[in-house]
Amino acid sequence: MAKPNADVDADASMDEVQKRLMFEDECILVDEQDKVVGHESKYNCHLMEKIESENLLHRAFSVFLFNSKHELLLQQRSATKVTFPLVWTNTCCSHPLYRESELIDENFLGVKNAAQRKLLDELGIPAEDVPIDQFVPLGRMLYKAPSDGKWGEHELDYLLFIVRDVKLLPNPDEVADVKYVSKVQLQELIKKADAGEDGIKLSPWFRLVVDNFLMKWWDHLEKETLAEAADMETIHRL
Ligand code: DMA
Ligand code: MN
Repeated sequence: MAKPNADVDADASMDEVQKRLMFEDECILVDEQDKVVGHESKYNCHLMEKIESENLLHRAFSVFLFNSKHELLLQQRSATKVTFPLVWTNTCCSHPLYRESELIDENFLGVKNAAQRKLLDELGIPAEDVPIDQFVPLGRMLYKAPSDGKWGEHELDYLLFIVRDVKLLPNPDEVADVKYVSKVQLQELIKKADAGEDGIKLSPWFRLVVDNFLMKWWDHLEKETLAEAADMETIHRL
């Protein structure tokens, strides 16, 4: 059967850079225990219809980068992102790819390598500013979130903290805006998003982390007891 016209139109209007990544990036498929079960294009992994009919779940990561004043770097996604355009979210999110360097389980090296790759690609942060051994994995969460009618997320997401003062050169294909926020400033932003003020929207996964983990982990960061907060055994189903 031919694709419905709406789908053809949606693909035709997709930004060229984002379209290329949709077909080039090969995501890692996992089961609900985070065991690798295969691989699939980024395109297929984010089609709600495929997610539902084939129960596709893929591995992802979310980086929370803080400066030495313990302010959190946020990004606003570019208008051309296929999923969740223009929403405010944590520093950087993406997927470890189905390639040797990003499949390494030992010490969570695969997701850390992917995080370093995307911090450069999205925010222009040089690799030497975010050394692999400085990423602190704190937890894993499993969630599903529709973006619009056609697209969405169903991910097993590794949550990584890193504290570094970095050079920034945001890539306009990926990022519309950036800002560092204190805890109080983040709470004000959340209030605005809840009230629908200034058109501010937050990504669903950032909201889940804020509501379940972020403030507690931020306290640990300030007290320099972050190691105590890590739990890489549990997979939180949110
Ligand atoms: C996907 O992020 C990962 C999470 C945790 C939502 P993304 O849509 O920004 O991925 P990419 O940057 O690869 O498009
Ligand atoms: Mn995803």
